[in-house]
Amino acid sequence: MTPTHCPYCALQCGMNLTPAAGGGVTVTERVDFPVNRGALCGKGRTAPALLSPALRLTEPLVRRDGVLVPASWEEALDRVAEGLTRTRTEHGPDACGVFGGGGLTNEKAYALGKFARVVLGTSQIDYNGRFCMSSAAAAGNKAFGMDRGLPFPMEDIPKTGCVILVGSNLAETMPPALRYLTELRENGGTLIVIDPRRTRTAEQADLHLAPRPGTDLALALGLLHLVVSQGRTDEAFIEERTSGWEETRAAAMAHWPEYVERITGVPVPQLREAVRMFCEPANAMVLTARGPEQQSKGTDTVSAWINLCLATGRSGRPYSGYGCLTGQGNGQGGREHGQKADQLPGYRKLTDPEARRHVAGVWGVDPDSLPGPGLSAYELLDALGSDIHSLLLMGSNPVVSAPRAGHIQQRLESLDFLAVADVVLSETAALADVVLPVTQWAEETGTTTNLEGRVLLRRQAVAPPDGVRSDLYVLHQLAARAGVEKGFPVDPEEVFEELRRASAGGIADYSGITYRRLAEENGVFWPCPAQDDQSDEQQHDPRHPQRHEHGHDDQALAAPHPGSPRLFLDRFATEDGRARFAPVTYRPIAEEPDAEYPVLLTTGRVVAQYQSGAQTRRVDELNAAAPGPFVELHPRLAARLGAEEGDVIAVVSRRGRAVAPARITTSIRPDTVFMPFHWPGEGRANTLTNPALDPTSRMPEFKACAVRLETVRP
Ligand SMILES: Nc1nc2c(c(=O)[nH]1)N[C@H]1C(S)=C(S)[C@@H](COP(=O)(O)OP(=O)(O)OC[C@H]3O[C@@H](n4cnc5c(=O)[nH]c(N)nc54)[C@H](O)[C@@H]3O)O[C@H]1N2
Ligand SMILES: Nc1nc2c(c(=O)[nH]1)N[C@H]1C(S)=C(S)[C@@H](COP(=O)(O)OP(=O)(O)OC[C@H]3O[C@@H](n4cnc5c(=O)[nH]c(N)nc54)[C@H](O)[C@@H]3O)O[C@H]1N2
Ligand code: SF4
Ligand SMILES: [Mo]
Repeated sequence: MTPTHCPYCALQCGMNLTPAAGGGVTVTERVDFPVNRGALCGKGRTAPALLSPALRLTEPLVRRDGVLVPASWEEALDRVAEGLTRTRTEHGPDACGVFGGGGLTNEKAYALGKFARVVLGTSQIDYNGRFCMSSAAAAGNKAFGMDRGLPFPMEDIPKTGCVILVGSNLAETMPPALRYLTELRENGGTLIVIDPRRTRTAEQADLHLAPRPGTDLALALGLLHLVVSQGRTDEAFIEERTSGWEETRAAAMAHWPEYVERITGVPVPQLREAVRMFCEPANAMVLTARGPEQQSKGTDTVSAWINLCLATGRSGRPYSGYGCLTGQGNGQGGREHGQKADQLPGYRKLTDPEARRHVAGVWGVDPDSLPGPGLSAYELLDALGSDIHSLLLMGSNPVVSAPRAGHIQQRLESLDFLAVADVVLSETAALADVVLPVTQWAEETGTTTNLEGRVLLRRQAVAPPDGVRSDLYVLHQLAARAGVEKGFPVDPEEVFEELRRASAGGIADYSGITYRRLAEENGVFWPCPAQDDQSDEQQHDPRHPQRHEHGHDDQALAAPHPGSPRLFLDRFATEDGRARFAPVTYRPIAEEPDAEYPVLLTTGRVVAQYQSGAQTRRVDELNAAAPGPFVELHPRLAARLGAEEGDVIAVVSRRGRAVAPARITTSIRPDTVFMPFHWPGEGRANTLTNPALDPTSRMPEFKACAVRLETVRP
């Protein structure tokens, strides 16, 4: 039995895996992991299905006469090396693109970023996390000087007085975490859910506000207006711990409750009730997820929610604060170690000369040889076939998950060369010139960092099928073919040891974390700097007592850094230690409904499918539970259309047309339809979505665009 973690979401639930006698693997409860205490959702429970050789890729594929056919690893890797080299020679290093994923382990994300900058010498690397939590990251960095999704462990949630959950459908997207909200209410706390739909999560709430999609910024500003006009600000906190209040207050005061009601559709009495519930208890939290973040003003929207926390002193204190519920398995760690367009490991900035010097030192290269920042995810995909001629893709399926996916699919098809490393033949892998079959979660060891900032050891539990190699092996081999023999080890722990050094002194400092510690302590929260005089080897070994640097206290043990479960209690991570208000004001979505496209489309998830569905659509039990796409709409809208439950309807936007059966429910606003995005083909939600980008985070507007509905004649 091997204690390990789930392959899917950012909760990274603990589970035990045991190879079964007659083949296959069984999952059992792992109660020692505190986040889920043994509970799993259906995806986690059925995850061993992913290990079946019948379901996954087991040999490399290369395109020959237009079709993908099996090939040896030698041939496949040679072809990738040739493809990338040819592009580099003909068009320069920036014509090679790299696209990563927030599901990749820390080791893979680190190695991929290093590979792009050191081996390919390209600035063009970004990843799917840009589509996920980048708006919250940008706002968190601005306000707190640091982006760790949650500045406290999940176990603090039931201890606060009120939680405002903004655009998170936790009951479907992280089912075991619903327990924290139940416990909150059992303890006398209250829950406010803000979602245009009355979701399973909203059904748990004491108060459900259902704003029009894309108006969360106005809503948060309206609440701040009420906080100020009712004299509910915490002046002492504002004075001691923050900067920028005056401008922010002035900006908020332009957002009268009646004006906010007109924009959001949320009645003023509900706004007042929310303010009362949030301000009366001693502590409160705001947690956001993709609803408010996946907007072309996602950064300002999250800033507005942070402003609300700061103005009421609900930040930088125990059991209070703002947090973002990160989504992917390694959504947190994957945004820290350099697969992001502007980033070096340890959450360092690629434009910071000191950061370049430090990381180049660890990598043994000249700092001047490191390229600068490249394009963001959508812009990178949009440049395929024009500025970018070859792409190496690891851990994402943009044919299904990118906004304006029809266009992105064309861009992928127009490449000179596409290489995809994946576990399955995803819709994107099916377009590739070379497909590299790689090991996944239970077939390899690596670290992930969960939504709390807790670094975890995800252990290998089974041997991979023959013919499959790891992502780290792929990068090692490609580097070697480019003449870089060293610096791309295949052993994950060796990569992690280098990551520790590269991250040392950075914001996301992992230097005090070792595999051994992760195993013994069941996870460690970053930042966790190494103590000065401790060598890596001796650091946590009780057989080698450590001495203090200056020798005067030579009997004392230098205790390892305990890690940082709770942040900002004494100071924020900004230069002056103060949190920064952001004076944001409301602006509409990029594409408001009009006569031609009168309805709003929003998109999201269902409990039984994961993301692009590349993995979960291959699991029978999950497919039975969620067999295909649908369009959720209100009975009034359905009546106007003349559609009944199950009728196939077309949803048309300026980007394209998708068809799916109608699911009629009063739980959605009458001006809005909802589609999950897990399926390719004619029901693909992303055929419709608008790639309007947030100016700061470059997040696309997945959560609101204008559409019209049509009935489809049989
Ligand atoms: N089952 C399942 N679980 C998952 C995933 C999955 O694909 N499937 N993916 C994982 C990942 S990567 C992520 S990022 C998380 C995402 O987790 P969530 O953010 O919980 O998921 P979504 O369904 O995208 O969006 C949440 C809610 O936002 C609402 N919403 C839509 N528009 C708006 C708006 O304008 N304002 C507000 N306030 N709300 C709005 C939707 O109605 C939806 O109920 O889930 C993770 N867990
Ligand atoms: N309309 C709409 N679109 C959305 C969203 C939305 O709410 N609405 N949400 C966005 C969000 S939040 C996200 S996170 C994205 C996610 O969308 P994608 O980036 O497409 O995410 P996945 O479907 O998880 O794709 C991961 C791929 O990597 C493979 N894989 C798994 N493990 C490994 C590994 O270790 N190595 C390699 N090489 N491959 C591996 C999987 O098999 C799968 O093919 O979708 C975004 N798209
Ligand atoms: S909630 Fe997330 S981590 Fe937990 S079992 Fe489900 S998919 Fe896996
Ligand atoms: Mo995500």
